[in-house]
Amino acid sequence: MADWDDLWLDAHLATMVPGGDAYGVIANGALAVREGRIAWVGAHADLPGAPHALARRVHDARGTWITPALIDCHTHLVYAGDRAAEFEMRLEGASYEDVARAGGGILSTVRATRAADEDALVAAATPRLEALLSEGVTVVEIKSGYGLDLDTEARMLAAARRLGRDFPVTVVTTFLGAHALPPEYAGRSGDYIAFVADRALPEVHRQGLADAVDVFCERIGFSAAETERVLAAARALGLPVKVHAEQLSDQGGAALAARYAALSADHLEYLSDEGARAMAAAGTVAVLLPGAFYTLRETRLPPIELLRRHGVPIAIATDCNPGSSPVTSLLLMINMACTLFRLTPAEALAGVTREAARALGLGAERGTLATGKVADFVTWDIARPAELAYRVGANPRRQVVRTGTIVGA
Ligand code: DI6
Ligand code: FE
Repeated sequence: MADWDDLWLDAHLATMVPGGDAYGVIANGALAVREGRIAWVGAHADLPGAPHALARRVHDARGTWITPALIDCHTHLVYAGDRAAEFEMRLEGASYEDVARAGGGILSTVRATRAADEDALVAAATPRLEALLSEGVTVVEIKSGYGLDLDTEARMLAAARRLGRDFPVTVVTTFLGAHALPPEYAGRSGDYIAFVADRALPEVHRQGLADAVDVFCERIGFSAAETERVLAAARALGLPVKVHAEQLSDQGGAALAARYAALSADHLEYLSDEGARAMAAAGTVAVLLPGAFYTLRETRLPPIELLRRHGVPIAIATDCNPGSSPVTSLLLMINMACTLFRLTPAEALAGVTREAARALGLGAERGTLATGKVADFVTWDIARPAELAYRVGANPRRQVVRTGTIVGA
């Protein structure tokens, strides 16, 4: 009696389930799927019967490794234009903050994004999304934040939702209205924050466009007090929050995020001991973004030892955006998390699977190969899981399975 839809055999499994070795390895494993969810995971030898009697379809994974599908939990994937000229300016000596203060930076992308309709935004984002998907990503978080007016913020989020319908990917949207001060509010950041908290946020929420809310808490973004105003408004609407915190300076954004039970605090190069403690107590995930660290040639490392010591969960993401991280490879971020931040390959892989799921509030549903979870997984042509971190610019992905169905091969 075939109870399972699909059964995958002859694979080694890096389940990423905590408790065993760092990868949760099951050598010579088997993985069964029923109605889009994982129905059974274990050693082939422990299968409760003959494969063809157990499942309608049996797949030979040919000795590859299977991991949970990858999750990119922090991107600004939807935007128009590019910032190659700013890259050249920075190569000539200007800093990221100099460029922002001169009206370039985020605001130049705001101008291009305001001028783009929804079709143009979807078209511009498509190759970036396809690049991520080609590496076995099945969940992507996408933020607004290049509109800074109600229409454009809503249009960005609608474009993100459309990508989730048009491609084999689960898109989680985040409203980042408090990303930068738009020119029409110059010198009136209090008024802009009031607009974001009291007008724009309730409206995008009413339209069902935002799954979470984020704020750029920084000298060139918004103060801790302004950040708190937006977090409070989000919480009043029942929306989860996250914060771009301690990227360029210590503003206390991580501790503030923790006070609002944030899903994550992201960047964190300047995180203090107090911030790390607060995050640990609140269960707030540290999302590290090595692409931004690399692109901006930062020298201050996020305090990895501190995060480990306090037991703060660590996720890794691309931060895909036109300014500080023009990155569309999550595998490269795994490599950089190890090379630049000294994470272990297992920590980095957990960072784009189990902990990335947790950073999106999806930890119960995704991120590990465990019975009951959504059957999103990847088969890789590798001899050991550390190869995913070790190679630079390689893509050993073989098959991508989403809710039990092969979507990429
Ligand atoms: N931090 C970042 O790294 C991005 N946004 C943010 O708040 C950069 C966005 C950009 O430069 O366009
Ligand atoms: Fe970001």
